[in-house]
Amino acid sequence: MSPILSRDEIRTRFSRAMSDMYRNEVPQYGQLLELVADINQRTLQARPALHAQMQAGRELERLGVERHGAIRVGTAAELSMLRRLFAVMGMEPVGYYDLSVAGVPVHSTAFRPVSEAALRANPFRVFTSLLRLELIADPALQDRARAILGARSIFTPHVLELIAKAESAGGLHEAEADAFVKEALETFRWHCESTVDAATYASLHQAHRLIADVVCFKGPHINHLTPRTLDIDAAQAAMPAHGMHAKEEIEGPPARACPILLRQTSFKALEEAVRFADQGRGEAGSHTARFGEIEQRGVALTPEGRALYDRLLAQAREPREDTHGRALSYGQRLHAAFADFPDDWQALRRQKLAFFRYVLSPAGEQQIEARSRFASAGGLEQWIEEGLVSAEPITYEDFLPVSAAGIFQSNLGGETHKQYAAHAARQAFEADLGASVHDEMALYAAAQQQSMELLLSRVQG
Ligand code: OOG
Ligand code: NI
Repeated sequence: MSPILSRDEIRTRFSRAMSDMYRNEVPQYGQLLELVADINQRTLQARPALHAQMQAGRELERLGVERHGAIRVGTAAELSMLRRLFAVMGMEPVGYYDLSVAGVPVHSTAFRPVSEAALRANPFRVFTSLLRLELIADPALQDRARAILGARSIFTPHVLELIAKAESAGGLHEAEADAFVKEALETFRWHCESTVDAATYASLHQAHRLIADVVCFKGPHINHLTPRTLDIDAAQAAMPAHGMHAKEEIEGPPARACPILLRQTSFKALEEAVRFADQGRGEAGSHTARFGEIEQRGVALTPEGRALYDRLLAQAREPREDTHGRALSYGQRLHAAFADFPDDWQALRRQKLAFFRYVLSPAGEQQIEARSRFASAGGLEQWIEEGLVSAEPITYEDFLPVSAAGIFQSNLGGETHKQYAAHAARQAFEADLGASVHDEMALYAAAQQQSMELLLSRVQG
């Protein structure tokens, strides 16, 4: 029998199959990919320093295949089975996001690879939200939704067998892996037939549009698939000419010389024809679920850097006037607030605001090969200054709750946002998931620490 296929390879095949399926379902996604590929190529040509940085960090290879998607599920059983499904592809739950604070009745995690090697191979991520039915005010409607969800099965019988096989055998062989990709894809496919009648859809939609999206369909259709751009401002500016109407504001930090965390923008959900269970052939209703999104990723921030980011973002979101009493736009406030966030790599590093990977530079390698040890006086800072060691920014691989809420909302139409009492329920989420989520800060800190240990072992020979 053929050997067991690596989880990285299964993930790469799955991510490609998902991208092909989504391109067929949503042709605008294909146009978006072309636009982003074109902008990335031009950006790399125009900015040799960025090109060199990405090459050194070995990120150039992954750029063209890098995607994240998003799905929303309705029950604990669905969520925990998804955890097992993603594990077959080496994707583990990282982070907890409470979106109820932003008027969206879900909480979420991101399934993604966690080791550096796996991230380098293919960083495919899926932002996965669990509907919080307990936040539906009407108890009868809550029960109805629960019953509908309880009656569906979002996985094919064969994929369930293959998940169990991967768990017991420690992986899948080539042919099994191909079958797994094909069967797993079924869970994420769009279904234009609703499982409920039009009146049920309407009452769930009335409670919250998102509830209808999760409850009324056969499965958790992938609702967007996001490529990574190196210049989100250029991409945003180019979108209208390609017939995509981007949301007004880019979520996340403002444009900077040294990108931090994550900036995202999306274009509106498509309105799609849907046939409800009580409709005959030819009759149709509609539903909006699927949209397009692009993102630009920057350096991961330390807890101190993240606290500063959260504080400045909150400040930017407060209405403010200039000295003449004129209201400042959100963009102006964002720009003003982030003047307080250092914008050069050295300051970010020395003030411990961001995570870096320390590696020997070519000059450092040469010096070691010549068997001359580094002078230990001065240590790391001096080696960096002498060009023997380089500090590479570690890319942020996760999401941002305020941004995610903004993306959700821009696609929920202009309806007034419902308010839910803020209550993160991480423990309940982890109980439903059947596992605890990784702490993303611990992952970045470990990557930085490991690079340091490796460096010291080489230097001290
Ligand atoms: C997920 C929205 C959040 C992101 O990139 O922050 C998201 C959803 O709409 O299901 O995708
Ligand atoms: Ni997204």
